[in-house]
Amino acid sequence: RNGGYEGWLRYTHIEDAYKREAYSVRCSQLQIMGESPVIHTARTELAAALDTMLGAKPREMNGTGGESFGIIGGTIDSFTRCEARIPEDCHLDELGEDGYVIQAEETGPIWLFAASDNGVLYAVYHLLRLLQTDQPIGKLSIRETPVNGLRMLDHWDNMDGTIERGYAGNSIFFRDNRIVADRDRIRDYARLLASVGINAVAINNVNVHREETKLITEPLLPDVAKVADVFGAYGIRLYLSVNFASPIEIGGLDTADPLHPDVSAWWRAKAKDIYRYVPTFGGYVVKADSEFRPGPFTYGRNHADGANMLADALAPFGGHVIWRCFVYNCLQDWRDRSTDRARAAYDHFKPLDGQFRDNVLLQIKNGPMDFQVREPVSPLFGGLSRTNQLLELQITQEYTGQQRHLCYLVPQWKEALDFDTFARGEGSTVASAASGALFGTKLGGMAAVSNVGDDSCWTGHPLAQANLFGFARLAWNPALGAEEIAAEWTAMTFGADPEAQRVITDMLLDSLTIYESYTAPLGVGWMVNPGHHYGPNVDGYEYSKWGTYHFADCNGIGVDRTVRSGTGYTGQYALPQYERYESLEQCPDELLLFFHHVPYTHKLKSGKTVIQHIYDTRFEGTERAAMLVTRWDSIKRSIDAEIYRLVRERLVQQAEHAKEWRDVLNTYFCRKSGIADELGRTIY
Ligand code: GCW
Repeated sequence: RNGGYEGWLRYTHIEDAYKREAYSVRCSQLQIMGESPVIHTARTELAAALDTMLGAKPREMNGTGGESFGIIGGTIDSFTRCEARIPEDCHLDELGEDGYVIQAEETGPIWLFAASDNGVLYAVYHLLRLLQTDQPIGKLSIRETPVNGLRMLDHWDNMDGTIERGYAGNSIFFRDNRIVADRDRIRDYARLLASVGINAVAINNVNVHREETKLITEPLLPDVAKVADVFGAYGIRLYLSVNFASPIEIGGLDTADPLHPDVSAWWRAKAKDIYRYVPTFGGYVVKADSEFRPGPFTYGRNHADGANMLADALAPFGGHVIWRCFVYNCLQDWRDRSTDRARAAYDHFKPLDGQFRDNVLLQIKNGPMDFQVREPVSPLFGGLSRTNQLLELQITQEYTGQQRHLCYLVPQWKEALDFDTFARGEGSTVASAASGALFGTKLGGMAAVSNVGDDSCWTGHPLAQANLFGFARLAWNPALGAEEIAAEWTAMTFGADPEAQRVITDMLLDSLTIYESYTAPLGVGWMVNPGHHYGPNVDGYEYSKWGTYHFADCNGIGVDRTVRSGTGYTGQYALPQYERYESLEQCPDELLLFFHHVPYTHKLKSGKTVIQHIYDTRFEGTERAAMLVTRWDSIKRSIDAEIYRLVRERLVQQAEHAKEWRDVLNTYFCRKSGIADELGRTIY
């Protein structure tokens, strides 16, 4: 397999003899203590990687610290057990569950210490990353603890093998309504994920249809267990999305009412079955009362009733309920100006704050709508102070170019993570609310919808791997920078050529603004073709039963979400964010149409009118998209031929489709507004 299959774990042979020698001196023998599957993974991964990078298999040693070189790693327990020497000044006491220390003097062994087996594995990958990115390993004093307890990937995979919003082929988990028998590819995926610290996956779609409902039944659980074991060896716990109406659909009951004793008894028995087969099972992901999925509302119950009932059933086994907050009325009548989809999650869940069990996490999308290119942050962050939370991001590029357009999403996620909710005064970031640090909630973390499929490079667009990598790195540490992550990924994936590294990193960093500038303007969102969501269609959803999104007419555009004259959504934010969004003067340009309805002649802070901004950015964005092809071509020599071709093909398509976006939007707004482009460019 080639063309990007190895992702960022390429472990290419280090050509520079001097460098290779320097690494070899330190890394030619190793000892990773312990026996668990995760430790076994750490040991074999380290040995195999060193073998390919350095050209010689490292020796297994059996030392206790008297050695003058080599890599010695293990949990603190295993060091204590074999009475090995732990260097002082390592402060291993506060490492936390998955943290680790890498310690080395100029001479002597490289030490890897961790509190858990997972930590040992992460330390191994960290050390290998240093070698892959050409860094010195002389004196090392590295200490890492993940900021988020849960670092999770969600898959929207169906058992027939299709993937909802998947742009990279079919499922790697399911085919023909069965779990795949050949699990090699799952193992390779688990390896990629573990290398960047992911510790949880949900393998099936949150829209749990008929076949998928049966995943928690006995005929399928043995196969679920096999997949769980594959992930388990990489320190990753498996979760399943479940159908809230399971008691009816597979349990023979005539109700799924969460307060009905038969229903809770059914779920308790179900939990027992599952844990009998899958002792490491992580728990359930639940999409309830959302987009026609069943839920507690059917029985006049609320979402705490629903989540808590499931949580009680899983609690004896240490399982979690991950309950999604994506609950809204998806059939909004455009005449109804008081209903606002953006308000929905907060309106449903804020009143329930504090009522959820401590093994429930509410999973909240970054924005109040649905993974648009530009949205404000969901006010549930900061709004909920007594409930475990999980920030949900979308790696799969549903609204951001479907892996045909280049769109490096880390800058968007960084903005969300760094957003100050002011819930506890300045510095109350979304990152700290999600991790649990802000309010001292017990569980927390980040989840994202994965962008992989059985495509040869996993992600369709080879450069879309940067988003998978980037999400995981941020879930480990939200303080990392977008550029830092891009540069790291590029170096690991494309090797040593500094010119190629610079060009690719810059392309990644520019890509979100490029994409934003030819698609829906100023934070208004959508304007895509209904159903598949690819390509421009200004009124596709506006004039349909699915609601209303931009209210564009001949006079103006945007949604008035102010307290003063609109839907009142701005009132869900704490001060000063509330004031900032409420006021037309203060509202940042890039979100103007999300919060306000304005005439096309409204002047932005940039000095341009809204209409001229629309024209200018669409023309510029299209030109910049075309330039991506030229930039990519400039580094052709340093790129693997297959990857070069795959990326180029997509960049050319992107440049074409950008023109379509430009023309469809410009034409629409020119004719609607009757205002010409100041520069007289071609608008049809
Ligand atoms: O963005 C929307 C998608 C649906 C998805 C839903 C959700 C899985 O268009 O395909 O369903 O969000 O997040 O539940």
